[in-house]
Amino acid sequence: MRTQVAIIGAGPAGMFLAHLLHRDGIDAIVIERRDRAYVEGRVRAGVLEQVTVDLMHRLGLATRLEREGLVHGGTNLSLDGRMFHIDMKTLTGGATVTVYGQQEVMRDLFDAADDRDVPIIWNAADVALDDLASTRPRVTWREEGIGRRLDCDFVVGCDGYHGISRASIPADVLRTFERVYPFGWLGILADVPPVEDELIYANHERGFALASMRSATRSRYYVQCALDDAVDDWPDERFWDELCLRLGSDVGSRVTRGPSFEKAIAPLRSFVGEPMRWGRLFLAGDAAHIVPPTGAKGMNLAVSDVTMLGEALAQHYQAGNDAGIDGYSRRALARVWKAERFSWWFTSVTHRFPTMDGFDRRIQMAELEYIRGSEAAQRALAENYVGLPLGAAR
Ligand code: RFL
Ligand code: PHB
Repeated sequence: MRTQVAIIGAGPAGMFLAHLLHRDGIDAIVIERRDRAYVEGRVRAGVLEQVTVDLMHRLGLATRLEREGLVHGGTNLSLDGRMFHIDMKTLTGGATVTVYGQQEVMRDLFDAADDRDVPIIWNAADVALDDLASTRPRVTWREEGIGRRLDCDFVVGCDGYHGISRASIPADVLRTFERVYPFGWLGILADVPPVEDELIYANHERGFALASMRSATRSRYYVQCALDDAVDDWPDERFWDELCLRLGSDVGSRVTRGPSFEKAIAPLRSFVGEPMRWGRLFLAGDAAHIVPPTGAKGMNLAVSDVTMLGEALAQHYQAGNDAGIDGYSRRALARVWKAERFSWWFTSVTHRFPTMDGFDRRIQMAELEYIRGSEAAQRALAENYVGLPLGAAR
């Protein structure tokens, strides 16, 4: 088989890129290790930046998003139970975010791929990349035990943090930067109305909590937990008690409790691999970088990467101009590092670190009090949270 662009992984990065290339008349095939139900079933991101919402509109993928997405002009912070509001829309001159689950985004991407005949190969085992430094790279895999081969012009690694693409960059070329946080997030979904209209990021003496949602009748809540905690350590009653305590008596007393139907623990990590291009291989999304979920940036960064890469590949095929593909890594990393900084900072000021002493705690409290009282500090938070501009191509 032959195509122009081979895309490894059918997560948000891979599928948005597939639609972008399809729109521009560039041949691409997506090769995914799992099946559709698995990729669509993963409960992950919930907050879309304006850049992501705009792209869904441009690609004709926004019918359900328009109907079901919850547009938020602000967010709430809480310090030891005292909540305050940040009016992001006013502070940024009109920007908003939209609450719409990654599961819904994936469903829209896959349904449209079926309608538009965007090819996806599911259940591809033992995917391997070869000859990436040549002009004729090659992808091989096994399908139901049978060996397959795809020749192409470019390979895009959209295969997440644990994928094989990043590992194809020689060790003396790839530089990695990492922080692993000494805690995790325990997240639940429950069919109960959310406690507030907008999200609450809560810093409490006992640890971080987040009140989020999926709809007017479905809540998504998280509490910071220990890295060695297991889901079984957290029966629903313990979860609700701890959440309400961390949100404070005022908000906590308004939380509607109910049985959870999803409960999982995720570790937190900051990670960047540089460069995001080697030979004919490009990396995009979690394959190149990870952020802790506090800033709600992971999926949005995957989208901004592939927006830049889609432009660059269109320039290559339509105008024979390689400036975009040559500048991709530098342009993408400039935005990635700003999102890394924001996600690291927001995690640092809202979580309880095991090594924290009284001084660290007072500094954290002072920082949140400063944000509460300073329009300038609120604006800095707001412009990062709604998403920074993509940045110039050159
Ligand atoms: P993905 O989603 O991991 O998809 C990669 C795909 O590649 C496949 N794959 C392979 N395919 C072929 N061959 C191989 N060898 C392969 N190895 C892997 C995988 O099966 C998979 O289908 O990466 P992508 O596309 O870069 O997308 C990244 C986002 O999914 C991720 O950043 C977000 O979910 C992060 N995230 C959030 N992002 C936001 O923008 N806003 C949020 O509010 C937000 N909240 C979150 C989050 C992530 C969380 N967890 C569980 C990590 C909340 C949580 C709790
Ligand atoms: C979510 O709703 O899952 C969510 C919201 C905001 C975050 C992270 C996750 O920062």
